[in-house]
Amino acid sequence: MGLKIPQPNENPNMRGRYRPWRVAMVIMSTTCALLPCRRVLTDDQVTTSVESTGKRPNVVVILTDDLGFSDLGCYGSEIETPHLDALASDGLRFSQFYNTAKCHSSRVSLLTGQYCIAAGDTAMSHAVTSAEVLGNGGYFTAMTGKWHLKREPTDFGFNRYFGHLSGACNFFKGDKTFRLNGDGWQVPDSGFYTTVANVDFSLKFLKDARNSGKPWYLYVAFNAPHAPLHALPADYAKYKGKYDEGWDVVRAARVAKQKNIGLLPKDLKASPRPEHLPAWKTMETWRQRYEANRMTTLAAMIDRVDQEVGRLVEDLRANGELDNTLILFVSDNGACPYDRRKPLLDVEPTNGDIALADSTGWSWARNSPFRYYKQNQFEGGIATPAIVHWPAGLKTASGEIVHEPAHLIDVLPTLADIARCEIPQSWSDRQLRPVSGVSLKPVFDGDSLGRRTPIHLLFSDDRGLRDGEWKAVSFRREAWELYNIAKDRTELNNLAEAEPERLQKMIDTWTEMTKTVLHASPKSYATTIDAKLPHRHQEWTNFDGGPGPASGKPNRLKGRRGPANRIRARKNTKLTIVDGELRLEFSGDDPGIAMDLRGRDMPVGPYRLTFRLQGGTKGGGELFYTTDLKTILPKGERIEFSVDADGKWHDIDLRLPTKQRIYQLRLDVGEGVSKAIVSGLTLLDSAGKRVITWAQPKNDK
Ligand SMILES: [Ca+2]
Repeated sequence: MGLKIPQPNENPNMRGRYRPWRVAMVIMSTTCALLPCRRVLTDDQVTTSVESTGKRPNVVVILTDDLGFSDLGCYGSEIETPHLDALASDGLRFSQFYNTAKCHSSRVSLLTGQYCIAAGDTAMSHAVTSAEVLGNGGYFTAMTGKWHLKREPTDFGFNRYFGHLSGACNFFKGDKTFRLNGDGWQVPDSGFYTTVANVDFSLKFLKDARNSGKPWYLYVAFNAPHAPLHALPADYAKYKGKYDEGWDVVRAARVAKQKNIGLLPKDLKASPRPEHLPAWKTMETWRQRYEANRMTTLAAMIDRVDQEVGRLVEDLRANGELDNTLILFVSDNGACPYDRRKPLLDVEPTNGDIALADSTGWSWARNSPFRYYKQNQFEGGIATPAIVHWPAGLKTASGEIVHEPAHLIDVLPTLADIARCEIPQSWSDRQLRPVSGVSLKPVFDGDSLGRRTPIHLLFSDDRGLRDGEWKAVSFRREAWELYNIAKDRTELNNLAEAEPERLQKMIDTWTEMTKTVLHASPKSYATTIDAKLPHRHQEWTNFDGGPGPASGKPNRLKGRRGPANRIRARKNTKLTIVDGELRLEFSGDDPGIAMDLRGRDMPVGPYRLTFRLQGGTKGGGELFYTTDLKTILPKGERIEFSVDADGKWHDIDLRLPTKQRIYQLRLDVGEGVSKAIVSGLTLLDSAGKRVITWAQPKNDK
């Protein structure tokens, strides 16, 4: 079969000074010696090499993290996002804008105009970034937020950077990867929240940019609403109680709104609730409360992103820059279904000590009306809201919705085009590859993009190819499926068997692009395996479980692993659990049980530990606990209590006066050879709410 991959030069609508085919040919044949090669561009080094006939626009690219397709008001949400909605109603938005379905690969593609593997993955060793391209062309460049790639933004052309190099961190406490312009930066002990800090520093950097007298490019990479789910108290309060109706109701409302606002065809069939999710009404009360709390927190985090975008936009308006600033807003992947923490009941995750995990069920609602999630190349994984605002540059009608496919690889060519910057032909210590994206300027001008090159989709074992109105897609290397996206955007009618030749041709194109455009290793295009329908993933919420472990993956905290509800029998102790009771047999000195809380999120103290006790040995019972990760039991705090050992049941109620969170507990109720039964062993928080019950019967709510 003769295989032909259309090249960008076949795009009849390409215009402007930036011509990717020419850049591509030169890049492939040049050496670094031809140009002065700069990696870090300081203000002084930047030279204005571009003659311009009009004033070049400023640029703001805003990237959110794990935001679902329907999470903004202007994409169907009930979450209040008035500032982003206003940008969309003044500007334009895309209904088929794609990311790569995962964090780091989307960042690489957004910055380089290339598919992630082609660009050299997180090292970006075969690419230049938009900061380098625009910086080289006379722009002041700055970034705030999540980097998640190798080295630092200041190594890739950003004149200013504030944020965290890590993929995720505590929203209130940050982590040790924070940097300010290349130096380590200590997160304050209080008054900090990353979403706000990103815009605080953005506004500072814009002052520097204005002082430089240059046009400027700002890249704001919010970590929200990525897990850990943490919300500011006022934002959380706004959404408390708003999600008690559950995901079936919210999703239906979002789909209806998407149709009403013209984002989706009126006759579109939304994907049904998948088999791995229960109907909301059928869930136990504790699960409903827990799930509603997760969505409350997510909504609050998204609302906060909108408020901070509003603060940024207001700053542009106040400085007379809003008219000629191109603002692009996108998300790096669909909502995340990975449920990686234990259910934490009746808490408010409004401080750095308590966090909730992502919810598979709410991710389904947040990716309305599509199937699947972050990492999958189905539309639920790769479809992002995409808003463009640029009053001086857009020739489209206000609020226009563009239905042509676009991709994050198009961002760099677009920015180079509108900023009238050449993409460098070579770069020191990097062997550049051609960009795969195309400029979106024709769309801004009200024309058709007319993309002829298929959009290649790949993350790990998840694959896809979007070619015109057709899409081939494989879930985790399982058998390819084929969908007509023009008629079936929600990928419900698999035409693989009906159109085997078309599918095979698309698989061949995908494979050829994987080899020749991405330069991927053979593992990336290994043969597919049989489908194990229905598609499942081990980290999706396990709804069969009680409030104990939620998924097969252990929780993690600072590198320590272990089941969160684990009870360990100490030496000379035999522990059996019968009907939720802890049956203890002591055979020697110093027996007891220990509970490990290191792997779960905990409220801070004080706490109470309550249980019923029968047996033990008369005298001093002991409770030990630690309030940091370094201390090993029995070091730490110690509380004594009396044990009657008279064969009767006794209620024990112990106060743990610490104001810190606790990490480990040890309970001793006997000495020497004896027996004891502990029932209803429960830790309560300062408000008297249950934090954890050990050995809880499965049906106990
Ligand atoms: Ca992400």
